Amino acid sequence: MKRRQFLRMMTALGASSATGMLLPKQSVASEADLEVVLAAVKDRIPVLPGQPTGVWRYQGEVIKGDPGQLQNLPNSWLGPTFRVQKGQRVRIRFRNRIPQESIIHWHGLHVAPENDGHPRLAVPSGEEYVYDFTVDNRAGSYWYHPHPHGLTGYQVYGGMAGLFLITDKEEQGLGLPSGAYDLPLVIQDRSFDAQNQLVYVRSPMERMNGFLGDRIMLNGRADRKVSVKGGAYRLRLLNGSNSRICRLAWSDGRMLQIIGTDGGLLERPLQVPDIMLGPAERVDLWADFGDMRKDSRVSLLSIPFRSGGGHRGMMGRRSGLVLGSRYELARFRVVSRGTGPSRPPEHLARVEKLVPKDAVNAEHPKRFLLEMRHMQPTINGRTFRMSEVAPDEMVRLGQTEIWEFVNTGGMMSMPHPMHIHGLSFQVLGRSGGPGYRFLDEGWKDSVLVMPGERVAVIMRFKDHKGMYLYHCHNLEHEDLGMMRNYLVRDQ
Ligand SMILES: [Cu+2]
Repeated sequence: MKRRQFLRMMTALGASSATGMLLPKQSVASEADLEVVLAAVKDRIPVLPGQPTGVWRYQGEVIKGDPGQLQNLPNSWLGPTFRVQKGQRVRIRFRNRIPQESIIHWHGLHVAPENDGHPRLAVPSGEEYVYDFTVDNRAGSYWYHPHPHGLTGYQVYGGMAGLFLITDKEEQGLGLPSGAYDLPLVIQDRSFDAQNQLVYVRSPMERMNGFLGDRIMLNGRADRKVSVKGGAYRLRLLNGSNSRICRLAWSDGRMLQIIGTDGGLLERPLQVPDIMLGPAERVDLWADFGDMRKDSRVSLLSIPFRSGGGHRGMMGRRSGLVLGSRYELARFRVVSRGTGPSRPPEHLARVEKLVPKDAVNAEHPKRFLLEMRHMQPTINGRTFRMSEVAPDEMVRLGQTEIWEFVNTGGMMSMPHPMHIHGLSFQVLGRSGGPGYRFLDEGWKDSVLVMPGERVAVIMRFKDHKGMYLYHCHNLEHEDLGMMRNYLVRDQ
């Protein structure tokens, strides 16, 4: 055996023992339905007129299975879009070719801890991490992004993110708009310097508030124009911004027809004039362009709202796009004659309802205070320690619990989009906030908690034991340590 081979083998063995997986470095007979090499690379892509923009992004290649399950987005920094079927086994070989440690989190997926992308699993530049899991979530719009501690905001901002779309038999039976009529829309904000290069956090204040870019990008591109045919579309929106919150509404005043949220389809379509969409939240809209004339236009906007506390006064003042002001997210132009109006199915999907009486702590929900302490965002006064778990962060396999996120409010308070790894939860209710419409329906994995607001969620810890994360998905807050472990233990 040559020395290089030996070293490589030792690395593979080391990685295996660390993750508890015993995978051969080269899988001769992979049992996966889909096997993908997903590399994080430095790249330069055309974003604005003139010089190309330096980005860090994911590049993917199918090495086993249907190549059509991985869709690349040309001239975008976004990683390839996965399209997988519930029940498929996927193996993903993450190759880290950026000059920082990294690891991928499959946002919203119900996977074992070794597949969840905890920062303790981050691999150095030049190394590989192998994920191997069976897709267990219901149909929905999930996504993936890096999760190394202290570097997540920087890497996501640089371009590292992509969609992971799951379908299942129930969804397929509905005949929802598909193919070109199933349109993902990833909303992110970015700032550029005079040389077209990305500008990130410039001051401690910007880090503490969360970074806001001065322009909205759509699907990893500067062009927000979308050409649509005169029919019904399924628009899958992801707020992939580091900290920006949007309040979605149509420019012509029509209602938003919400058919799905983070964890897939609702039971029934929901009609609302507007909805708040925090970082990491997803919403699936039924968009009907069927009664519009050729060449007519309509836009998805973010409309005004107040984010409260210190956030409102400070955030966005330096950026050209003040948080809570009115601006355009996407502009649709109808390029062919309409096929007439259409409506989503009245019944979409079965949603099992979790109820408080199933929770072991229904009388005493766990309370998590979200608080700024001396410029430091904290959860119950704590910040992230790589393998620390407090007594109130331990739960039992198979049990159902209620957690309450309490944004303490006050002068310095800010919105905190809270995300729990490894599962989907349901929102039981909220109180004390500004009273906007929030995305609280269906299965969720991220929920916006506004200043002064208290949000109760219910969840079941099933199938997997081990350590997961819960944290603020304002990525600057997360990197500052507004993140904690929770541990699922034996019954
Ligand atoms: Cu936060």
